[in-house]
Amino acid sequence: MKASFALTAIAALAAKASASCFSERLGYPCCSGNNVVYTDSDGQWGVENGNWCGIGGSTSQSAGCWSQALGYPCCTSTSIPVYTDGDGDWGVENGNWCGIQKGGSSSGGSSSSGGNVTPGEQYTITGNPFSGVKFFINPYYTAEVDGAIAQMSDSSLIAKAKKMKEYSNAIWLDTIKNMNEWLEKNLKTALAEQSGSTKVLTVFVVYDLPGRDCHALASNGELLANDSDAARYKSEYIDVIEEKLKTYKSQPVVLIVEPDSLANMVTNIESTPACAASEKYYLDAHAYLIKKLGVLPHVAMYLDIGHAFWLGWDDNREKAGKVYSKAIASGSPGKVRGFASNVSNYTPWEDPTLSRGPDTEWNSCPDEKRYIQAMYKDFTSAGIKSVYFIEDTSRNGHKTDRTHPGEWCNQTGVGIGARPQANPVSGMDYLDAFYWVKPLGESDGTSDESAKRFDGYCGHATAMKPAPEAGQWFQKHFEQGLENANPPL
Ligand SMILES: *[C@@H]1O[C@H](CO)[C@@H](O)[C@H](O)[C@H]1NC(C)=O
Ligand SMILES: *[C@@H]1O[C@H](CO)[C@@H](O)[C@H](O)[C@H]1NC(C)=O
Ligand SMILES: CC(=O)N[C@H]1CO[C@H](CO)[C@@H](O)[C@@H]1O
Repeated sequence: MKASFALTAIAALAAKASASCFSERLGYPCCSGNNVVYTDSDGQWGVENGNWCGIGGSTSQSAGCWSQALGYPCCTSTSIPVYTDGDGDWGVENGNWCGIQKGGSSSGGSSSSGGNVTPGEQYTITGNPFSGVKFFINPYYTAEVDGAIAQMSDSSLIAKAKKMKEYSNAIWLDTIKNMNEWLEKNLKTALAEQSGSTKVLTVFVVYDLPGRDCHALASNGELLANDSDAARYKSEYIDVIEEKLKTYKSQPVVLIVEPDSLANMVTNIESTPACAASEKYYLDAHAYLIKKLGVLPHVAMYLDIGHAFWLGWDDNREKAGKVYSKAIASGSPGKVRGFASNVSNYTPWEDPTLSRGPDTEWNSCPDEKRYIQAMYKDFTSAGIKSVYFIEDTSRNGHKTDRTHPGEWCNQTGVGIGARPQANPVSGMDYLDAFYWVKPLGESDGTSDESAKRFDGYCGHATAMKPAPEAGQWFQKHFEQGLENANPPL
């Protein structure tokens, strides 16, 4: 029902603030009876005439506060402001945003100051940034999961979905607008949760490169591979990220840099004209961002390296050593911590049933573990100084139905993989973490063949259909990921 709570979509609903029951502002009618089938932080829900409806007033304690009109509950009186915008002061409770009563919240401190959270001393990451910290839970994802739960009736599935709210995943800065909306808000919230010596780690995906993902259509971005868009990437995107990160200097931050870009430079320059045209912009943008962001002591960066069935072949790994070492050197004195593998993909961590041979098209790295082991060797011998990895395990818990490992879109048989954790595999000191980079439930691409961003892969037999546009909520895919979770939720 309330699929996603993007603040932007919400202005239109604000006009309905004086609704006679809480659900009207969420786009659902009031119930005429009072048969409760589901309760969430908004209130009690019933079903009438095949549609959700709201029962009575809000469950929130007060007579209502400004944030309810925006789709967020009211905070309890003890909440502290962690962020302030034109609407008012925001707090976070139970992993979700909430509005703090204007003027009226308990004893003072109400206000426009934006709060009592100010960054402290400069923090410096030494070693593995995932180690010894608390992982930040993204309130936006929590709200998406709440929306998904509201559409479920099976109690065991609901219990699994609820557990998803305990785990962290990355926050995608996939447009200039989303970066402006989400970067500072989440940094500030993480700062507010940081107490004493326990640091709170926030992971962001930097993803707005000019000519992004030159070999696929579903993930094309807003900036084209031309001079003026390349300049916008620097001034309106990277420079702003730099400024905000410099402000929030007392907390650890991990950046996963530009999924699918340098990997395309390794394999698709000759075959795909769009990739050849993008090359100079990709390399220049990497040099720029590594110089600027790679010198911040509290920030650790990982460059995306595609996945096992992309760069895993011997010749591709050798080429990759050259492309990545050149990109890193060009960003000096900035540094990168390492590399991120399998972002948004489905390849299993270990699959002993596969080996180099016709079935794997002679790939000597047919699973992610063997891929990372080989990349560690190759990158080290290519002269790269800091070679550590993180592995996206949000969707690779279960072998999907696909018959070819290059299939990437909405694969059926998806299952959540290992939970986010630091130093997950003993004997692999260079593997910093398993982490959920791609949030389960957000689509890879639409299956609508008439859509502008339709990509043939999303129409393939093992792609789940019908699928919404990339980034939109995909309920069926989410539910299947929960059912197939490995280990189980
Ligand atoms: C680059 O592409 C943008 C569209 O994103 C367009 O508005 C702009 O005019 C182009 N600039 C050049 C120099 O071609
Ligand atoms: C890694 O990510 C890519 C997309 O970037 C995906 O196609 C691939 O299946 C993923 N690999 C694994 C092992 O999940
Ligand atoms: C779960 C699901 O929707 N699976 C579908 C994936 O796509 C194939 C082919 O279109 C369908 O047969 C499945 O039902």
